[in-house]
Amino acid sequence: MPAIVLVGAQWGDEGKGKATDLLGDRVDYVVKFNGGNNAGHTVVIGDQKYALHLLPSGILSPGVVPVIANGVVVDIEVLFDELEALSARGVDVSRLLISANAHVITGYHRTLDRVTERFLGKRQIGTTGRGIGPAYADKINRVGIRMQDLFDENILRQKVEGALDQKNHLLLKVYNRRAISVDEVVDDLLGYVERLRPMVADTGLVLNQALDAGQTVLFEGGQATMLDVDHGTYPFVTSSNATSGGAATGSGVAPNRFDRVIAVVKAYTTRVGSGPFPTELFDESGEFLRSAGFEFGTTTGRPRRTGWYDAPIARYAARINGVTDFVLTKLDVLTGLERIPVCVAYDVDGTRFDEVPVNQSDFHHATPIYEELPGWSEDITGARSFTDLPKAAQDYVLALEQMSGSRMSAIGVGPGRDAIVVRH
Ligand code: 2SA
Ligand code: GDP
Ligand code: MG
Repeated sequence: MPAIVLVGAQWGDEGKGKATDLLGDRVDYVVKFNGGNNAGHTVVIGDQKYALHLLPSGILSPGVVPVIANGVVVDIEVLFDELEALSARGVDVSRLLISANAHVITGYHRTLDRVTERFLGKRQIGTTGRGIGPAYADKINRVGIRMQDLFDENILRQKVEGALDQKNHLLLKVYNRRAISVDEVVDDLLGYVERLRPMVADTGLVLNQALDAGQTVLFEGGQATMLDVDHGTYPFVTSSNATSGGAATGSGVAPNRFDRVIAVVKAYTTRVGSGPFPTELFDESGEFLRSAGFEFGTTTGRPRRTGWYDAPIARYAARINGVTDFVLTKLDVLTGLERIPVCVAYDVDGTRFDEVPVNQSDFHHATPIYEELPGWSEDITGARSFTDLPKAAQDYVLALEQMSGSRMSAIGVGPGRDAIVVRH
């Protein structure tokens, strides 16, 4: 299995960090290909809990080379904070590589993210406020700053001037804020250059050469399918391609080199931020899922919205990503429920939809059509093989597998590294 892509199937926080960490021991490179420090991956190793935002989860596995590829937007201040925090806990961070083509998030992107949200009022996206959208907007607008620009002060100055031209006009005239100084931004970025120099590389070349040599590369998606800028619930999405296609454009490794696409899917559904969510619960069942599953944002601490499993979304994720295997997580959270509703289709103003509707308004109006499955009361956190699970839990997994369009090859039964059932 030399090239594996791992993505989220729902709205994020499915447990991708844990799934990557699990595969991490068997891979040579772990590549982050989209997003930035809006991600939040929690990995629990023994009694140690690590929350990673910008760095790929592979950084925790000794011997793995973590790579921040060209599709990522990098807040350099956050990068060094995270590296220093891990170093202080004894993690070897010296192998990290960053693409020369990765874009930089600066203070003005963070400011614009917050200001834009405020001006959107009740139409706001509920972003993480980390400057992600504005940094990608600059990239697409061709006024972004890339890692490689930092190594030539003249070029850097020209690029920062270009980037600030329009923004200062907007800040001054429209938002009534103070203009941003080119010198301040340039000086700030130059302060990191020497520390960055050994990390910055042609990561596309490195990864292709690694694959040529028979090494194993894992591409770790940030956010998830329904937050993808093209395939998600636009405009309530992040600003990058979080689906498997993004692994190719975001890394410089061609799609025909990918051998497997693994999607991580929770045994129920959560979402942070605004936007449609057909199975969302507003009653005590939603509260139960939030507290039993500890559903609070890893990056911002925001309570996550919670709801039942949505099979049309899983099928959609299987289709868009070309999923070869699902990893089903957090099955243990459902323990104790007598019956578990699962959404099998939607009703949209009297019409049945078996698949996710392409029209935004239809999806906003979609109400779930549920099938109820029997629950179980036994503690399943110690299960390590499929037959260790109570019959009702096995049947729940098999029903989800049948509805979701791909094999469920592994099942998470607790937060710990070893709390997993692998099906052979
Ligand atoms: P942004 O900041 O521009 O990417 O926000 C746009 C939308 O994308 C959502 N988004 C996320 N959803 C789930 N998890 C994310 N990461 C953190 C975590 C979130 C946190 O792992 O817990 O700590 O709050 C993540 N990042 C972005 C976001 O909610 C917007 O809906
Ligand atoms: P990511 O963004 O997809 O990496 O997911 P997060 O780390 O933001 O959120 C997933 C949370 O679920 C983390 O706190 C994990 O430790 C936890 N987790 C992962 N798998 C399981 C599981 O199978 N059971 C339980 N109870 N928790 C899990
Ligand atoms: Mg997360």
